[in-house]
Order: sequence, then C-alpha cells, then structure tokens
Amino acid sequence: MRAFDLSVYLLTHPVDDLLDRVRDSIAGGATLIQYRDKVHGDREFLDTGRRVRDIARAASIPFIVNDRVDLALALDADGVHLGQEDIEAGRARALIGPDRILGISTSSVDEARRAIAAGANYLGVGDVFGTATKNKEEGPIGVEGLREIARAVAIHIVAIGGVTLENAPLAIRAGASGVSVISAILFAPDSRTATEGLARAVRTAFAERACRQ
Ligand code: TZP
Ligand code: MG
Repeated sequence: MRAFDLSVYLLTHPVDDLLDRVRDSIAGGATLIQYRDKVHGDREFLDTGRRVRDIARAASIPFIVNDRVDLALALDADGVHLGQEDIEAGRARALIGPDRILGISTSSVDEARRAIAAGANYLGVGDVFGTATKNKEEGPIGVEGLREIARAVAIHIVAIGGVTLENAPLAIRAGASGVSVISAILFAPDSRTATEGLARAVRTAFAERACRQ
C-alpha cells in the first residue's frame, strides 16, 4: 500500500469554488484529500470526484472517497473512508483489496478495536471539538475521548470535528497523527493560508511531542 501522511487531511464539501480551494489547500500543505459530498447524486459525485482526484494525483497526494466503496472503485481512488453506518469495514476491505487505504470513523475504543480487526489502515476519531458541518446526535468526545482511543490502539488516528488553528495542537498532543478539516480550510477567507497555518501548528506540536518522549 502507498504511504500516507495524515498531518493535514482535507475533506471536501460542496462549495462553489471547491476545485480552486483544493488546489490552494494542497499548495498550503494538505497531505491527504477525502472527497466527501452528501448532497449530489452519483453522476455529479463521479464528475467532480474525478476532477478532485486529478488535482490530488498531479500533486502526488492520496485521494480517498467518503462513504461509497463502489464510487471509490469507479474513481480508482487510493482509498475509501467509511463511518459506522456505511458498508462494514471487513466487507469493504474484501471489495477494495489489500492495497487501497481503508479509513474508518470511530468515536469509542470498542469501535476502534473492531475497525482495526476488520482491516482499517487509519481511524478518523471524533467529533472531537464539536462540529457545525455534520449533523450529529451525540456531543463531541473531547480531547480526553481522543486521548483514550489513541492510547488504546497502535494504528494512526486523525482527529476530526471542529478542528481549528488554535485547537489542532491539542489533538496532536493527545496522540493524533493529524487533523481532518472541512470548515477551517474550505470556509476560510484563503484556503492556502489556512492550510499553511494548520500544517505549521501540527508540525510544531509533533516536534514538542517528540521532545517530551
Ligand atoms: N465527521 C465527524 S465531524 C465531521 C465529520 C465528517 C465534520 C468535520 O467538519 P469541520 O467543519 O472541520 O468540523
Ligand atoms: Mg460515511
């Protein structure tokens, strides 16, 4: 499987200038792109997904598809990201084969362990800080919830939900290998500057964490 870096993981959202913002974010240091669209139908998903994939590919950044194994395969994505309500992780692994990246959203140690047993390559853990972008019945798990999962598992985890420039270091200190972001990049005045700031904050927090170990 190709190596991947979770440091600054951009998730897409259907905004008008999405392609420019994806390009800007990559220029600012995004390390991974997840194509996520809960609004449009499959045809539009494939159409815009192909464009996002080509931008990611030109920059040698892995391209991950959210929610749908079939569309991930149709787009020849580098991986798929699934939640607890999507196709079960073990089935997804059987469909995508051993070489594509499988990410699973988890918000508890139990879910995390099950995802790993089923073949996940990384975990998205959250909602950590409280998101305004996704409708969620449960409240945020907080930095302590993130820390508990990070301590319990040996694979890389990425923090998601309400991540900002200010709180990103808290996620890294709690054991995350990166931050997954929609609003703080896509709704920022300038996606490049926003990504640069997050990348710097994450790098600094990694360095501090390494010093403490
Ligand atoms: N899963 C948990 S929170 C979330 C997802 C997809 C949304 C993250 O978006 P934002 O705007 O960075 O809080
Ligand atoms: Mg999903």
